[in-house]
Amino acid sequence: MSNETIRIAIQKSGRLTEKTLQILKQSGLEFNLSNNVLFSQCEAFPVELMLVRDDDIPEYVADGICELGFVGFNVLQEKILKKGQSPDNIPILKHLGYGNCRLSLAISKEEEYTGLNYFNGKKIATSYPKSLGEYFAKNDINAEIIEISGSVEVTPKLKIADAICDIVSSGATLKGNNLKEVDKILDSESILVKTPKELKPEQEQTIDRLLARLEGVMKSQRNKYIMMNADKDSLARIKEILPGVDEPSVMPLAGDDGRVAVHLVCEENVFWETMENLKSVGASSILVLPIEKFIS
Ligand code: PRT
Ligand code: ZN
Repeated sequence: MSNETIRIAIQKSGRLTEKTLQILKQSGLEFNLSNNVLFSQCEAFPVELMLVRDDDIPEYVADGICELGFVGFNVLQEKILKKGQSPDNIPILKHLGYGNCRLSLAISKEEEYTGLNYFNGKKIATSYPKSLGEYFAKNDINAEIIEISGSVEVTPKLKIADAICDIVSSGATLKGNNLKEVDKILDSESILVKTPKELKPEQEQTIDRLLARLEGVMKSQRNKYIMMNADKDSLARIKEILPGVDEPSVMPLAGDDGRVAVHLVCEENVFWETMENLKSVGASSILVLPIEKFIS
Protein backbone atom coordinates (compact mmCIF):
# COMPACT_ATOMS: atom_id res chain seq x y z
CA MET A 1 0.00 0.00 0.00
CA SER A 2 1.30 3.48 -0.81
CA ASN A 3 1.70 6.16 1.89
CA GLU A 4 -1.65 7.72 1.08
CA THR A 5 -3.70 4.53 0.81
CA ILE A 6 -6.32 3.79 3.45
CA ARG A 7 -8.20 0.57 4.11
CA ILE A 8 -11.95 0.78 4.70
CA ALA A 9 -14.00 -1.98 6.33
CA ILE A 10 -17.55 -2.43 5.08
CA GLN A 11 -20.19 -5.09 5.63
CA LYS A 12 -19.57 -7.95 3.19
CA SER A 13 -23.12 -9.05 2.72
CA GLY A 14 -26.06 -7.56 4.55
CA ARG A 15 -28.44 -4.69 4.89
CA LEU A 16 -25.76 -1.97 4.75
CA THR A 17 -23.70 -3.36 1.87
CA GLU A 18 -25.57 -2.00 -1.13
CA LYS A 19 -26.10 1.51 0.24
CA THR A 20 -22.47 1.73 1.38
CA LEU A 21 -21.16 0.72 -2.04
CA GLN A 22 -23.60 3.17 -3.61
CA ILE A 23 -22.45 6.17 -1.55
CA LEU A 24 -18.82 5.24 -2.31
CA LYS A 25 -19.63 4.98 -6.01
CA GLN A 26 -21.36 8.37 -5.95
CA SER A 27 -18.17 9.69 -4.33
CA GLY A 28 -16.15 8.41 -7.30
CA LEU A 29 -14.90 5.18 -5.67
CA GLU A 30 -15.77 2.09 -7.69
CA PHE A 31 -14.71 -1.45 -6.88
CA ASN A 32 -14.64 -4.72 -8.74
CA LEU A 33 -16.39 -7.07 -6.33
CA SER A 34 -16.77 -10.17 -8.45
CA ASN A 35 -15.74 -13.65 -7.22
CA ASN A 36 -16.69 -13.14 -3.60
CA VAL A 37 -13.55 -11.10 -2.88
CA LEU A 38 -12.51 -10.04 0.63
CA PHE A 39 -10.33 -7.16 -0.54
CA SER A 40 -10.80 -4.79 -3.43
CA GLN A 41 -8.62 -1.96 -4.64
CA CYS A 42 -10.09 1.24 -6.03
CA GLU A 43 -8.34 2.37 -9.20
CA ALA A 44 -9.22 6.04 -9.11
CA PHE A 45 -8.68 6.70 -5.39
CA PRO A 46 -6.12 5.42 -2.84
CA VAL A 47 -8.54 3.13 -1.01
CA GLU A 48 -8.66 -0.59 -0.40
CA LEU A 49 -11.96 -2.12 0.73
CA MET A 50 -12.07 -4.96 3.20
CA LEU A 51 -15.36 -6.87 3.23
CA VAL A 52 -16.22 -8.41 6.60
CA ARG A 53 -19.09 -9.20 9.01
CA ASP A 54 -20.47 -6.00 10.47
CA ASP A 55 -19.80 -7.17 14.04
CA ASP A 56 -16.04 -7.25 13.35
CA ILE A 57 -15.81 -3.73 11.93
CA PRO A 58 -15.44 -1.76 15.21
CA GLU A 59 -12.55 -3.96 16.30
CA TYR A 60 -10.71 -3.80 12.97
CA VAL A 61 -10.96 -0.02 13.09
CA ALA A 62 -10.03 0.24 16.79
CA ASP A 63 -6.95 -1.92 16.18
CA GLY A 64 -5.88 0.09 13.12
CA ILE A 65 -6.21 -2.86 10.73
CA CYS A 66 -8.57 -0.59 8.83
CA GLU A 67 -8.31 3.20 8.95
CA LEU A 68 -12.06 3.68 8.39
CA GLY A 69 -15.22 1.61 8.74
CA PHE A 70 -18.85 1.90 7.70
CA VAL A 71 -21.05 0.33 10.37
CA GLY A 72 -24.39 0.65 12.16
CA PHE A 73 -24.27 2.81 15.30
CA ASN A 74 -26.05 -0.03 17.16
CA VAL A 75 -23.14 -2.39 16.46
CA LEU A 76 -20.53 0.20 17.44
CA GLN A 77 -22.30 0.99 20.71
CA GLU A 78 -22.60 -2.68 21.69
CA LYS A 79 -18.92 -3.38 20.94
CA ILE A 80 -17.72 -0.32 22.85
CA LEU A 81 -19.74 -1.35 25.91
CA LYS A 82 -18.55 -4.95 25.60
CA LYS A 83 -14.93 -3.87 25.61
CA GLY A 84 -15.53 -1.31 28.33
CA GLN A 85 -13.92 1.30 26.07
CA SER A 86 -14.50 5.02 25.91
CA PRO A 87 -16.52 6.08 22.82
CA ASP A 88 -13.52 8.32 21.95
CA ASN A 89 -11.63 5.14 21.16
CA ILE A 90 -13.43 4.91 17.82
CA PRO A 91 -14.33 8.44 16.74
CA ILE A 92 -17.41 8.88 14.55
CA LEU A 93 -16.57 11.01 11.50
CA LYS A 94 -20.00 11.09 9.92
CA HIS A 95 -23.61 10.05 10.31
CA LEU A 96 -24.59 8.77 6.90
CA GLY A 97 -28.39 8.91 6.87
CA TYR A 98 -29.09 5.34 5.74
CA GLY A 99 -29.58 2.03 7.57
CA ASN A 100 -31.91 3.85 9.96
CA CYS A 101 -33.42 1.68 12.67
CA ARG A 102 -33.94 1.61 16.42
CA LEU A 103 -33.17 -0.80 19.23
CA SER A 104 -36.44 -1.34 21.08
CA LEU A 105 -38.07 -3.37 23.78
CA ALA A 106 -41.14 -5.36 22.73
CA ILE A 107 -43.67 -7.50 24.56
CA SER A 108 -46.57 -9.72 23.59
CA LYS A 109 -49.51 -7.79 22.11
CA GLU A 110 -51.87 -9.24 24.71
CA GLU A 111 -49.81 -7.99 27.66
CA GLU A 112 -50.64 -4.70 29.32
CA TYR A 113 -47.57 -2.42 29.43
CA THR A 114 -47.22 -0.52 32.66
CA GLY A 115 -44.04 1.42 31.97
CA LEU A 116 -40.37 0.41 32.32
CA ASN A 117 -41.10 -1.20 35.71
CA TYR A 118 -42.88 -3.91 33.73
CA PHE A 119 -39.47 -5.43 33.01
CA ASN A 120 -38.47 -5.89 36.67
CA GLY A 121 -37.98 -9.61 37.29
CA LYS A 122 -38.64 -10.49 33.62
CA LYS A 123 -36.47 -12.41 31.14
CA ILE A 124 -35.51 -10.40 28.06
CA ALA A 125 -33.92 -11.99 24.97
CA THR A 126 -31.57 -9.83 22.88
CA SER A 127 -28.49 -9.79 20.67
CA TYR A 128 -27.55 -6.50 22.37
CA PRO A 129 -26.96 -7.53 26.02
CA LYS A 130 -24.56 -4.69 26.81
CA SER A 131 -26.71 -1.90 25.38
CA LEU A 132 -29.77 -3.29 27.14
CA GLY A 133 -27.86 -3.90 30.38
CA GLU A 134 -26.65 -0.31 30.41
CA TYR A 135 -30.17 0.99 29.74
CA PHE A 136 -31.68 -1.09 32.52
CA ALA A 137 -28.92 -0.11 34.96
CA LYS A 138 -29.50 3.58 34.16
CA ASN A 139 -33.22 3.15 34.83
CA ASP A 140 -32.89 0.92 37.92
CA ILE A 141 -34.53 -2.07 36.29
CA ASN A 142 -33.62 -5.51 37.52
CA ALA A 143 -34.21 -8.03 34.74
CA GLU A 144 -32.56 -11.18 33.43
CA ILE A 145 -30.94 -10.59 30.05
CA ILE A 146 -30.64 -13.65 27.82
CA GLU A 147 -28.18 -13.30 24.94
CA ILE A 148 -29.49 -14.78 21.68
CA SER A 149 -27.69 -14.38 18.37
CA GLY A 150 -30.58 -14.65 15.89
CA SER A 151 -34.39 -14.81 15.59
CA VAL A 152 -34.86 -13.04 18.90
CA GLU A 153 -38.49 -12.32 17.98
CA VAL A 154 -39.59 -15.97 18.36
CA THR A 155 -38.35 -16.35 21.96
CA PRO A 156 -41.53 -15.15 23.75
CA LYS A 157 -43.63 -17.64 21.79
CA LEU A 158 -41.20 -20.42 22.71
CA LYS A 159 -41.37 -19.31 26.36
CA ILE A 160 -37.61 -18.76 26.35
CA ALA A 161 -38.17 -15.12 27.29
CA ASP A 162 -40.96 -12.79 28.46
CA ALA A 163 -39.94 -9.96 26.17
CA ILE A 164 -37.33 -9.02 23.58
CA CYS A 165 -34.98 -6.15 22.77
CA ASP A 166 -34.22 -6.04 19.06
CA ILE A 167 -33.65 -3.88 16.02
CA VAL A 168 -36.85 -2.50 14.51
CA SER A 169 -37.28 -0.57 11.30
CA SER A 170 -40.75 -0.96 9.75
CA GLY A 171 -42.17 -2.90 12.71
CA ALA A 172 -43.43 -5.70 10.42
CA THR A 173 -41.33 -8.40 12.13
CA LEU A 174 -42.74 -7.51 15.54
CA LYS A 175 -46.27 -7.45 14.17
CA GLY A 176 -45.78 -10.79 12.44
CA ASN A 177 -44.73 -12.32 15.76
CA ASN A 178 -47.60 -10.89 17.78
CA LEU A 179 -45.33 -8.42 19.59
CA LYS A 180 -45.66 -4.70 20.27
CA GLU A 181 -42.88 -2.13 20.64
CA VAL A 182 -43.11 -0.47 24.05
CA ASP A 183 -39.86 1.43 24.57
CA LYS A 184 -36.99 2.62 22.37
CA ILE A 185 -33.51 2.40 23.85
CA LEU A 186 -31.41 3.62 20.92
CA ASP A 187 -31.71 5.31 17.52
CA SER A 188 -29.27 4.06 14.92
CA GLU A 189 -28.05 4.73 11.40
CA SER A 190 -24.99 3.87 9.37
CA ILE A 191 -21.92 5.82 10.50
CA LEU A 192 -18.35 6.28 9.35
CA VAL A 193 -15.77 5.56 12.05
CA LYS A 194 -12.04 6.25 12.15
CA THR A 195 -9.18 4.46 13.82
CA PRO A 196 -7.72 6.10 16.95
CA LYS A 197 -4.22 5.09 15.74
CA GLU A 198 -1.92 7.77 14.40
CA LEU A 199 -1.95 7.94 10.62
CA LYS A 200 0.49 9.25 8.04
CA PRO A 201 -0.24 12.84 6.93
CA GLU A 202 -0.90 11.52 3.41
CA GLN A 203 -3.53 9.13 4.79
CA GLU A 204 -5.18 11.97 6.72
CA GLN A 205 -5.35 13.88 3.43
CA THR A 206 -7.01 10.92 1.72
CA ILE A 207 -9.58 10.79 4.54
CA ASP A 208 -10.24 14.54 4.24
CA ARG A 209 -10.77 14.18 0.48
CA LEU A 210 -13.14 11.27 0.97
CA LEU A 211 -15.06 13.14 3.67
CA ALA A 212 -15.51 16.17 1.42
CA ARG A 213 -16.85 13.90 -1.33
CA LEU A 214 -19.22 12.07 1.03
CA GLU A 215 -20.45 15.43 2.30
CA GLY A 216 -20.96 16.50 -1.33
CA VAL A 217 -23.00 13.37 -2.09
CA MET A 218 -25.15 13.79 1.01
CA LYS A 219 -25.65 17.47 0.37
CA SER A 220 -26.62 16.90 -3.25
CA GLN A 221 -29.17 14.32 -2.12
CA ARG A 222 -30.65 16.79 0.37
CA ASN A 223 -30.62 19.80 -1.91
CA LYS A 224 -32.60 20.74 -4.98
CA TYR A 225 -31.78 23.20 -7.72
CA ILE A 226 -34.69 25.53 -8.45
CA MET A 227 -35.14 27.72 -11.50
CA MET A 228 -37.98 30.15 -12.12
CA ASN A 229 -38.86 33.43 -13.70
CA ALA A 230 -40.10 36.17 -11.39
CA ASP A 231 -40.74 39.89 -10.98
CA LYS A 232 -37.61 41.75 -9.86
CA ASP A 233 -39.37 43.00 -6.75
CA SER A 234 -40.64 39.58 -5.64
CA LEU A 235 -37.18 38.22 -4.65
CA ALA A 236 -37.64 38.88 -0.93
CA ARG A 237 -40.96 37.00 -0.87
CA ILE A 238 -39.44 34.10 -2.82
CA LYS A 239 -36.67 33.79 -0.22
CA GLU A 240 -39.28 33.74 2.55
CA ILE A 241 -41.03 30.81 0.86
CA LEU A 242 -37.74 28.91 0.41
CA PRO A 243 -35.90 28.94 3.74
CA GLY A 244 -32.31 27.77 3.89
CA VAL A 245 -31.30 29.06 0.46
CA ASP A 246 -28.07 30.83 -0.34
CA GLU A 247 -28.24 34.12 -2.22
CA PRO A 248 -29.97 33.31 -5.53
CA SER A 249 -28.41 33.98 -8.93
CA VAL A 250 -30.53 36.57 -10.70
CA MET A 251 -30.26 37.04 -14.47
CA PRO A 252 -32.06 39.39 -16.86
CA LEU A 253 -34.66 37.92 -19.17
CA ALA A 254 -34.25 38.85 -22.83
CA GLY A 255 -36.97 41.26 -23.92
CA ASP A 256 -38.54 41.70 -20.46
CA ASP A 257 -37.14 44.46 -18.22
CA GLY A 258 -39.45 43.78 -15.28
CA ARG A 259 -38.79 40.08 -14.90
CA VAL A 260 -35.68 38.05 -14.12
CA ALA A 261 -34.55 34.42 -14.13
CA VAL A 262 -33.86 33.21 -10.57
CA HIS A 263 -31.68 30.15 -9.85
CA LEU A 264 -31.09 28.84 -6.36
CA VAL A 265 -30.14 25.80 -4.30
CA CYS A 266 -32.66 24.83 -1.63
CA GLU A 267 -31.94 22.55 1.32
CA GLU A 268 -35.56 21.96 2.26
CA ASN A 269 -38.02 19.62 0.59
CA VAL A 270 -39.80 21.36 -2.23
CA PHE A 271 -43.45 20.28 -2.15
CA TRP A 272 -46.22 21.06 -4.63
CA GLU A 273 -47.52 23.56 -2.03
CA THR A 274 -44.14 25.34 -2.06
CA MET A 275 -44.37 25.70 -5.85
CA GLU A 276 -47.96 26.95 -5.62
CA ASN A 277 -46.83 29.55 -3.07
CA LEU A 278 -44.05 30.66 -5.44
CA LYS A 279 -46.60 30.99 -8.22
CA SER A 280 -48.84 33.08 -5.99
CA VAL A 281 -46.06 35.67 -5.52
CA GLY A 282 -45.65 35.93 -9.29
CA ALA A 283 -43.09 33.23 -10.17
CA SER A 284 -43.60 31.27 -13.37
CA SER A 285 -41.88 28.42 -15.29
CA ILE A 286 -40.79 26.90 -11.97
CA LEU A 287 -38.39 23.95 -12.37
CA VAL A 288 -37.11 21.78 -9.49
CA LEU A 289 -34.08 19.66 -10.41
CA PRO A 290 -32.03 17.05 -8.53
CA ILE A 291 -28.34 17.85 -7.97
CA GLU A 292 -25.80 15.20 -8.90
CA LYS A 293 -22.66 16.57 -7.25
CA PHE A 294 -22.03 19.45 -4.86
CA ILE A 295 -18.87 21.04 -3.44
CA SER A 296 -19.29 24.29 -1.55
O1 PRT B 1 -23.63 -11.03 8.50
P1 PRT B 1 -23.47 -9.79 9.31
O2 PRT B 1 -23.10 -10.05 10.75
O3 PRT B 1 -22.55 -8.81 8.62
O4 PRT B 1 -24.90 -9.05 9.26
P2 PRT B 1 -26.08 -9.04 10.34
O5 PRT B 1 -27.04 -10.11 9.97
O6 PRT B 1 -25.56 -8.98 11.73
O7 PRT B 1 -26.71 -7.59 10.08
P3 PRT B 1 -27.80 -7.10 9.03
O8 PRT B 1 -27.27 -7.17 7.64
O9 PRT B 1 -29.13 -7.72 9.28
O10 PRT B 1 -27.92 -5.57 9.49
C1 PRT B 1 -26.82 -4.71 9.40
C2 PRT B 1 -27.20 -3.39 10.05
O11 PRT B 1 -28.33 -2.84 9.36
C3 PRT B 1 -27.66 -3.46 11.49
O12 PRT B 1 -26.59 -3.55 12.41
C4 PRT B 1 -28.43 -2.15 11.63
O13 PRT B 1 -27.51 -1.09 11.87
C5 PRT B 1 -29.02 -1.94 10.23
N1 PRT B 1 -30.46 -2.25 10.13
C6 PRT B 1 -31.39 -1.39 9.62
C7 PRT B 1 -31.09 -3.37 10.50
C8 PRT B 1 -32.44 -3.19 10.19
N2 PRT B 1 -32.60 -1.96 9.64
C9 PRT B 1 -33.38 -4.26 10.46
N3 PRT B 1 -34.56 -4.09 10.19
N4 PRT B 1 -30.65 -4.53 11.04
C10 PRT B 1 -31.52 -5.52 11.28
N5 PRT B 1 -32.85 -5.43 11.02
C11 PRT B 1 -33.65 -6.68 11.31
C12 PRT B 1 -34.00 -6.83 12.79
O14 PRT B 1 -32.98 -7.53 13.47
C13 PRT B 1 -35.31 -7.61 12.75
O15 PRT B 1 -35.07 -8.98 12.59
O16 PRT B 1 -34.87 -6.64 10.63
C14 PRT B 1 -35.94 -7.09 11.47
C15 PRT B 1 -36.86 -5.95 11.79
O17 PRT B 1 -37.19 -5.22 10.65
P4 PRT B 1 -38.67 -4.65 10.46
O18 PRT B 1 -38.59 -3.81 9.23
O19 PRT B 1 -39.58 -5.84 10.29
O20 PRT B 1 -38.99 -3.84 11.69
ZN1 ZN C 1 -23.74 -8.95 12.35
